Amino acid sequence: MERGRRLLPGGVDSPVRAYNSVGGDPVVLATGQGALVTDIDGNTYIDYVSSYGPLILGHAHPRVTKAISEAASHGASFGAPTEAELDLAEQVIDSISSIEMVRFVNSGTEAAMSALRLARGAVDRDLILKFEGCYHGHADGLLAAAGSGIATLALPDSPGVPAAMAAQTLVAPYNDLDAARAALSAHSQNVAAIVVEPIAGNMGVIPPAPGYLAGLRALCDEFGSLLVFDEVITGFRAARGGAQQRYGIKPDITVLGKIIGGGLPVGAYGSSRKLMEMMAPTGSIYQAGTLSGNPIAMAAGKATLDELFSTDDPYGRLDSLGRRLKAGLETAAAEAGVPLTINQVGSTITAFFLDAAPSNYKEASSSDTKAFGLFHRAMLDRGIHLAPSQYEGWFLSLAHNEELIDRTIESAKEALQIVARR
Ligand code: KE4
Repeated sequence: MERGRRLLPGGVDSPVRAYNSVGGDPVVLATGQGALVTDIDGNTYIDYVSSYGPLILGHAHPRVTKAISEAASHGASFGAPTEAELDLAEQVIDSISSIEMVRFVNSGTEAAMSALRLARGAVDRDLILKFEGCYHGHADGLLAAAGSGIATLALPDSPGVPAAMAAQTLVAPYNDLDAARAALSAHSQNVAAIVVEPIAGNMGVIPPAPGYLAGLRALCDEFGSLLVFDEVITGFRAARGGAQQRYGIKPDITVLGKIIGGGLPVGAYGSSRKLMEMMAPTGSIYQAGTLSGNPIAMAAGKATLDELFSTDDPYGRLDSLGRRLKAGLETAAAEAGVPLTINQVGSTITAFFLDAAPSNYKEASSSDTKAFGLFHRAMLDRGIHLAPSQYEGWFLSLAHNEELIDRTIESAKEALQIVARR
């Protein structure tokens, strides 16, 4: 890390990895195999970071590694059409019924940014409504913090984001339909889209309240705005057809990433043919990328989805592992007398150091992050690799199993006793 901090800001290529919110030095990883990762000192951990979501099969799945090696032997990149991108496109389109056509890019950020440009171009409006605690990548307009009032245009949430850019974004609390309506009513003919994580994963895991997603769908229809589901985390994780299938709500545009790249850099956005053909070169809305549809990344994504689709009831298995972990953590917290609330949706979990389940960012952000920091380090010392933030999920994979979950729960019992004694 000393070497890293000389070469990269904070020694990392993405801020959360620096452990600032939990303290101490990050572990520097060297290899992953299934549900396990090993650091450069040879310590092995049960992994719940899972690269923040892409590795639904676990690390270095032989089918994915083979596909990557084979693709690489034919060349890394062409800047030309290939069949690899068509194979993955067909899998995405066949799985997500709201998508008739798709465009691949290189990250979730790029996919969300492009999806919102499509929305703005399609309905010729400027404003976007997003929700506090939802994250859609780091494009300028999406790094916007809630303004003073719900209907007030947002403020930059980072230096370097011009106020004019942030002001194109409205921010309302998640799981609050009245607030969403108020924002749309205040700018009724100028909101191009509502963008939402259908299951929030960036303020910790927070499921949509009953009727919430249907309410957003109805608001978009009433005000002529487009509904954009950011399924970068939930795509192929919440269900084969994503959260939109799990909750039965049809967005206008879907943003994807993580799992569809199998660990390699891939993002995508998809919609109806009518909307997608508004993108260059068939339409005039511009978006491009040197490495978009990279054949090695496409091969990794295709192999991941092929394996996922050929697994018997993968989502049932992931949900049962998630429930086992949730129950075990609740027992461990009760034994230690530590207030802990577990939100679990399928294979994603967050243990909030709170005594009631949060339904929005304001509630989630009252978590005891000091307790979380202690817990995180104590789990790391016991061979459990968790994301170094109270506001990230634990990601389960098909490489996790009951034995590893039970070992995690045993470690949590000890870690929570340490938290209780602080
Ligand atoms: P990327 O640009 O990081 O590939 O994707 C951005 C993004 C978009 N939408 C959602 C719902 C996301 O969760 C993300 C990225 N997720 C974070 C962690 N929750 C990535 C981890 C990091 O920033 O290092």
